[in-house]
Amino acid sequence: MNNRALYLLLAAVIAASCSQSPLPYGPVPTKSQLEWQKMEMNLFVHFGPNTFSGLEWGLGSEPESLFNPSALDCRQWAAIARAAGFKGIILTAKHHDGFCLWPNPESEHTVRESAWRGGQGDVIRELSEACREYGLKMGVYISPWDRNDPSYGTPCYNEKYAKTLRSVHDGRYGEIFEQWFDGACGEGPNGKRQEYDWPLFHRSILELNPGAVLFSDTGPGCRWVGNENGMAGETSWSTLDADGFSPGAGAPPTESLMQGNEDGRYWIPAEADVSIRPGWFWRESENERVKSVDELMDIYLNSAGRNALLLLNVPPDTSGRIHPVDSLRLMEFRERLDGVFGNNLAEGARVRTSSSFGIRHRGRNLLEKRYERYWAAARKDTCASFVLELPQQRRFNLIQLQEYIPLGQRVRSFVVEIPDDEGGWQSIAKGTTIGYKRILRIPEISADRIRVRITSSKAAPVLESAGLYLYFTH
Ligand code: FUL
Repeated sequence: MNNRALYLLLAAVIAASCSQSPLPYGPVPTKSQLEWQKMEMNLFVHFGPNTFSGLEWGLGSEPESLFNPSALDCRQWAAIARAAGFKGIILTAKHHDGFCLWPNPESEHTVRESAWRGGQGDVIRELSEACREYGLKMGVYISPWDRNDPSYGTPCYNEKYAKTLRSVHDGRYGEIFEQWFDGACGEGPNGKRQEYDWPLFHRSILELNPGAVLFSDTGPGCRWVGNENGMAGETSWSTLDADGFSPGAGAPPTESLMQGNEDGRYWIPAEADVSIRPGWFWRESENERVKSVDELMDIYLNSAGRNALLLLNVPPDTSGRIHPVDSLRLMEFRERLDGVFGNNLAEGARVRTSSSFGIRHRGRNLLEKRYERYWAAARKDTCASFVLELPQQRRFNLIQLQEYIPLGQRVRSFVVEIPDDEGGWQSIAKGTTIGYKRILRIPEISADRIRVRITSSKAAPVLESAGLYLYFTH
């Protein structure tokens, strides 16, 4: 073989090894689910007649005139959301009382029947424009349970509800990234019972808006995390066995909602909803009870830090603006997040790995910012490990890991180690799942080397990033 042939052969071998990537394992997210997961934090906005009555669950008999915000300003919501680092806003366009914040042609209990803006107002419209202006996505909560609609409890209601969904998802408000199907139904034993036609509801949206992520206790786009404290399970799979379950009374057990199912058939990641106040709706009496930055940080670490998306509710007041106490808190929360996560103490480290899947997926990618650059271990190295050799001793108490989820969620458990005095390693923390993002809290330590050892994985691990941070409380 002459030199030229040898050179060509070598080039071909390198090109082949560069173009190869690991194959996906198990269920994987759709494009919309991946984009959704990357949003990490969204704002929830509970607003409607309850804002004015002080009730959490309106009765449905409230007069339309009750809804009359004096200075509604969706641009203020969007500006605050954007400044605080939220990527989208989900509005309760219809809560259980049935009142529609848009002129729903299917209902006579809407903003159109109210005195607000002379009956010409449309909160979804104003929010969609504000979101567009501030580069945010908009989602809607349209409660299936309806205490106002006279047809609730009959098959007719399903048709009406499907049309209601269509009237929002048909493109007139631009892109809607998520539809929230609440599972609640407080009808007592003698109350009306509605057999929901879920396939019809899903179809009605997806035909018009195929990219929408549908939230409910069983997905199919994302699932309720099983509590309203913003708390995902320490073990948190994005896969769920949804078959045989339905939203509401037929929901999967709380443990499954919080933790997912390890070998679940469908990719249905968790969304953790929680309110910044004790209630979901604004109340004057709760102005002093807005969660502290420390509490919000705990929530962040227990939701976004446990492979869930955080949906934080910040309800506007009767003027239709977010109250200064809440907006100030959000800015402080952002400041704290930036203070902690703005400085990856692993930066500048040399990365050594037990193996890698070709040079394209080498360990250095763990510290690369682009999501598409990830480290993949060699195919059979399911117990792979990597070492970060830091430029000097560094103090940290948070370890952040991310899997490259387009290839599935794989890791079942891992340990984190630092050098011991005898030239070996000592364990400082253990974790189970990783998923899109896992942040492990450990007692503060100082080290110049850290090893992450995957102890069990369904397939060779594929990790997107690694980070070390120092979290401080005040
Ligand atoms: C629950 C509802 O009943 C609450 O009012 C609130 O909307 C919360 C987010 O979901 O199921």
